[in-house]
Amino acid sequence: MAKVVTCRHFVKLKGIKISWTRISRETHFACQFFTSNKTCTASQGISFASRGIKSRTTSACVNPLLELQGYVATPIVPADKAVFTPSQTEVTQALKLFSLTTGTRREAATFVGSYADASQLPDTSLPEVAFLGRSNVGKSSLIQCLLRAHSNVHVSVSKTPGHTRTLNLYRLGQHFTLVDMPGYGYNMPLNFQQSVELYLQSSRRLCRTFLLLDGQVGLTKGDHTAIQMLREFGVPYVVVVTKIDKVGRHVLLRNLLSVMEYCHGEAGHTCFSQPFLVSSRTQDGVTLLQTFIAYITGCVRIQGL
Ligand SMILES: Nc1nc2c(ncn2[C@@H]2O[C@H](COP(=O)(O)OP(=O)(O)O)[C@@H](O)[C@H]2O)c(=O)[nH]1
Ligand SMILES: [Mg+2]
Repeated sequence: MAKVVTCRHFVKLKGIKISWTRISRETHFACQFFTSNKTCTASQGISFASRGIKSRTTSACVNPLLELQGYVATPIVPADKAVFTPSQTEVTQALKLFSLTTGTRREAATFVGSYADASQLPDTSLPEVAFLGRSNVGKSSLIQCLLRAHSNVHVSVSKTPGHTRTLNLYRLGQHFTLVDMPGYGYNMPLNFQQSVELYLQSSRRLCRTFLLLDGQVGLTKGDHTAIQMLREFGVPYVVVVTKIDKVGRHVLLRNLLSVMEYCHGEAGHTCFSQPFLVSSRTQDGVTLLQTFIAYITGCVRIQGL
């Protein structure tokens, strides 16, 4: 298990509304802490923290993961893997896809439909990105946040777990489709196998599955089963940690490290090396995720990847 470094000042960061200037200051502070901390390997601490600074100052959008990296000696993303760091031009290009409200009809976001059975899905050639996770983890809220510029599209969000009982498809222009799925765990729908499992196993257009995990709750039994299922099906997935506005940095870090350890623990896993941290409420991390979606669906090219 990775060693989590905590300090008095660490708690002060909790709940701070992030802005560019403040982030630089926080990162700088984290570096100073690292270099003076005798319990972690100094060279490791310095290199991770300085890598965080470099990525953040050259990147066009904030990555909450890099803020957390400043507090732990073990790399959250494996040391030999590059962190997804798009340039300003690449982010702008990606955001154009998501922000077109008055664009042509071709570019508008539309609700395609709800399907209780994956075999009933319409046949299209667009790439699909699926959102998987336990009930109430924030799947629908995240899709709503990603498509927030398209006020014509309404994504149903609820406080009651098990609200989404069908595969709900949202298409963004002629670019890609986002697939909101029923959740597992409490109030799991009876058609879970016929909807979610069948979809994950059979969709030829599915280019990536986002596995949403609650930043405050951490891994649940249901998440373990879902990860085993993704491994078994050979489905490539990306961890997305949700509700980061609700949780203290130390709890978030602890949960994130155990998630990464579990997901990357076995040989032959299908988990992407980098987790994404988001809040649908404050929109932290959402721009980076939008750029990543544009990248994996082939809408934007990212240099060096
Ligand atoms: N504080 C906070 N609450 C969230 C966030 N995302 C979702 N929620 C709340 O969590 C509850 C469940 O969200 P929902 O999107 O319906 O979850 P789903 O069942 O996974 O689709 C709702 O009450 C949301 O308002 C977030 O980023 N921050
Ligand atoms: Mg939902």
